[in-house]
Amino acid sequence: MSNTAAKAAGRLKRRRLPAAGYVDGILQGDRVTLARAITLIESELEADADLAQHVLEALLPHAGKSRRVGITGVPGAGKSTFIDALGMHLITDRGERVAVLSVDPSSATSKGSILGDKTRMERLAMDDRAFIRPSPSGGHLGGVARRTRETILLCEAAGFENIFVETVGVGQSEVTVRSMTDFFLLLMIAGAGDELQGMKRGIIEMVDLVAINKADGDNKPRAERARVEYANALHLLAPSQDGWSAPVVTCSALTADGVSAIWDTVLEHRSTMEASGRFARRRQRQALDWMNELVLMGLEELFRRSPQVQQNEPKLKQEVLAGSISPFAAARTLLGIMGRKE
Ligand SMILES: Nc1nc2c(ncn2[C@@H]2O[C@H](COP(=O)(O)OP(=O)(O)O)[C@@H](O)[C@H]2O)c(=O)[nH]1
Ligand SMILES: [Mg+2]
Repeated sequence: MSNTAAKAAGRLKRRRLPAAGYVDGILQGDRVTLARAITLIESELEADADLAQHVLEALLPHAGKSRRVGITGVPGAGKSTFIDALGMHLITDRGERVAVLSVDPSSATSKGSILGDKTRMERLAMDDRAFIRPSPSGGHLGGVARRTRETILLCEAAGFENIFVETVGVGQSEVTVRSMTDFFLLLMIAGAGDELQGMKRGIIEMVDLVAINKADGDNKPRAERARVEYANALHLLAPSQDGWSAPVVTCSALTADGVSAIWDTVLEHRSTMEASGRFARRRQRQALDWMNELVLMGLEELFRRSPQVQQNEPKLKQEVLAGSISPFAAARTLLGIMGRKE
């Protein structure tokens, strides 16, 4: 392709559809339109914000029906391989569709891990009943989270019954993913350091199931020992909450051993939670979290865009650096002038 042709193709790719184009395409389950709509909501351009909002509002009534499952674990625990195995189980044995999203706030490494994930999810990547979307690289966690919530909404409107959100175990991202999913699964491996894997980092209180992965070949007895150990620890660290005590199981993402049993647990959890009304409450709480996040982000945007702030911030920063004004006073001044007309 000539340079000019390539540029024209690039422009065409970026060109926006009318709102109805996104909405209709997504409701028909068209994955190309879905991908384009996600690009639209990820856009940082102010000009795209209205259109994105319009598309989201139109699709909201069609969302909310999927099973949203968060999957966390240290890099190398086997999350992507596990999602590939579980996804294929859902596609072939249950005739369902699967969307996989990832939350990776560490921008520097995400390019590499996206590539890695695509090859780990070899079968899903080839299957048109699956949709894989890596998180946008860069941006702070708040931004990534907003887009992930909205991406979940779009995938649900496109008819995906199951949505997996893969997150690397870096602390804050787990809290975020937990706050947008119905079921939170921690994948561990035997002998990789409990602390590192989240056993004591407060993660354990958030999980609905712990799976010791790579329980295959020579590793099987070790995985089984780890299971017993973790089950005991979990009993002490995180007694049952919300009417559910997290089971500890072993599995092999490689051989798919134990994978369908884990899915049965996800379904059992869903019906238990639905029966007790906790499921609805969890989703309600998440809607409020979502609203609060949007308000905070909106405020930050107003702040950044305020001409008064832009004008005065550099000088105030200098003064804080020089110690001639306190951080409190500088912040108060900026907040005070932020909404002024001139
Ligand atoms: N033996 C064995 N290897 C596995 C299993 N699951 C994943 N792996 C391997 O572990 C490595 C990391 O897997 P990956 O899915 O990329 O982990 P992630 O970083 O958590 O997404 C890869 O080389 C996988 O082939 C398993 O159940 N058994
Ligand atoms: Mg991965």
